[in-house]
Amino acid sequence: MHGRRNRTTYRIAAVVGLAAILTACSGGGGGNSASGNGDGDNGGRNVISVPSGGIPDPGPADVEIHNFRFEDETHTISVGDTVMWVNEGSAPHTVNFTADDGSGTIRTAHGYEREFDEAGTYEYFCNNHPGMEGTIIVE
Ligand SMILES: [Cu+2]
Repeated sequence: MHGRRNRTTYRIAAVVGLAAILTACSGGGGGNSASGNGDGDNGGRNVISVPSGGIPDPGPADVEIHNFRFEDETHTISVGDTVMWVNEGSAPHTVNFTADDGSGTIRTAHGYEREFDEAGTYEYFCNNHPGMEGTIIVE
């Protein structure tokens, strides 16, 4: 399962500001947005939509989610960087740093981004699939 998880306080300053930038999902489509589903615990987090049919170019995904894995499992960034996870698999996943601090459901062809402004090692996991784990190293 999750084993013992370092409870180093993840004081990630509000990511909330980014939400404003991300409100517009590329129009058209008519598909349902994922927002508002689930337990409504998602306020202020950044689950965004990318076009169905895939990611237009690999640039935006820092960590790809497919085959029930995070790739790369360990991803190293610099202080102040933003990491973008993109779900390229068929199942819904989450990116959770604690049980109640995470992305909420990330559906297929959706992404989640989070800014890291303190150096440290941040372990995360998928709430839906025990054993799906990853690490962000902020240098
Ligand atoms: Cu998962």
